[in-house]
Amino acid sequence: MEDYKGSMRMQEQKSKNIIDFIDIPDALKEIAGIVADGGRISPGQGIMLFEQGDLGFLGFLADMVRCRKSGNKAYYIRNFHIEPTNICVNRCKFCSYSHHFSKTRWELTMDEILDKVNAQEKNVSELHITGAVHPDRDIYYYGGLLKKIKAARPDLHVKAYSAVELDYMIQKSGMSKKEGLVYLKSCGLDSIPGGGAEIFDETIRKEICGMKSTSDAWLEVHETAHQLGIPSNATMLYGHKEGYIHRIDHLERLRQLQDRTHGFNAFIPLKFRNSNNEMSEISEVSVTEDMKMYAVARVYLDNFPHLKAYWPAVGRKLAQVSLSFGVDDLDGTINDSTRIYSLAGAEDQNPVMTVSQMITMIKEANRTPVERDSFYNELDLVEN
Ligand code: V47
Ligand code: SF4
Repeated sequence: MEDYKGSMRMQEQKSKNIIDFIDIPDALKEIAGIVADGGRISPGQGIMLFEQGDLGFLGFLADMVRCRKSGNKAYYIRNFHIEPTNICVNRCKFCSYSHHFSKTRWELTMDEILDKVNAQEKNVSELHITGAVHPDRDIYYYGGLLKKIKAARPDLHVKAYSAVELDYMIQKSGMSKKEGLVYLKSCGLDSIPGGGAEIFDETIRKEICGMKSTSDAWLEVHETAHQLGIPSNATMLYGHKEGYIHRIDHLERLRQLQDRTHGFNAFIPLKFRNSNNEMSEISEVSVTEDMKMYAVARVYLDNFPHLKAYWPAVGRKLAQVSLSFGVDDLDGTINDSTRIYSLAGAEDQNPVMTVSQMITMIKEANRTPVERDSFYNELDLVEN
């Protein structure tokens, strides 16, 4: 470990020297110095990176941070999703999934959900449950569901219910956020996914998803969860009506919360996809913009252990390239179990990735593939 740290220090010193030879404004050189020293950049410097940093420079900075945190490792997990329903009390304009836009209504029964759980191979280690905010289902239904899943597969890590789903079911029960989360934890809730964050800026949030839980409520659910020992992820929906200032504001709110709790595992930038929703007139952003987003997030969120590219949302090719822009986690095998992104126009209409495909993808990017569990513990390599 000392050797590794020593070589990192040498690499950082070399990085500083290399920067001296690049023809960029002094203000960007100053940012490079801060990043090389393991320091923290300010909101103004974050905006400057978006506005003035070219892609090679941003990739270089993000790679320094990624390498310091994860060495050469790139993680993946054997997982699957369950989306219990698409019937939703909200009406987010970017959503292609809820019954409002897709015009079909469906809700899985408890037995249908359990059949999906029982159909999974034993080496699948994580279940991600998220869906719409159903008006008639309550916290006891979702707690009961967790209990049944745990009874069927006690070894499965259940990462369930976005902060927006949780906020709704907890409010409806009359419990406080703490009481609701304590109850769900006792039923088997292991961690919380990062969905529902969208964009924290209140004006844009109101425009694109005004009915949804507020930004403060989202942050409060995660803060309370962390205090109870329930880890979580964070997301940001980008590439719609927001500007760089809103992206940095979002990252800043997350960075401050993480300073207090250290409960976030990964940050996941979610690219707005424009098919089949009420924001289809907005063009999707370029790949350059995507890579900038990953790189700046990696640099800005110096206290987040991992940066994830969720490949069913961005496509395999973009996910692979993102490994050179700060990403150290490609999420999972998915097993064709999610529709949120296929409905919004993602490349993979039936997302499934075998472990060997995942390994090949990572090796082609010159990284070392590591299968992880939900806490980023390393598992022994088994290719099938
Ligand atoms: O909150 C919905 C997003 C999220 C669109 O925590 C869209 O490991 C782009 O949060 N274009 C749900 N994005 C998915 C999510 C997630 C996914 C994978 C892993 C994890 C994790 C979390 O999907 C929603 C919303 O931000 N979304 N529609 C769209 N048209
Ligand atoms: Fe409902 Fe989620 Fe779609 Fe918003 S994004 S309408 S909360 S399913």
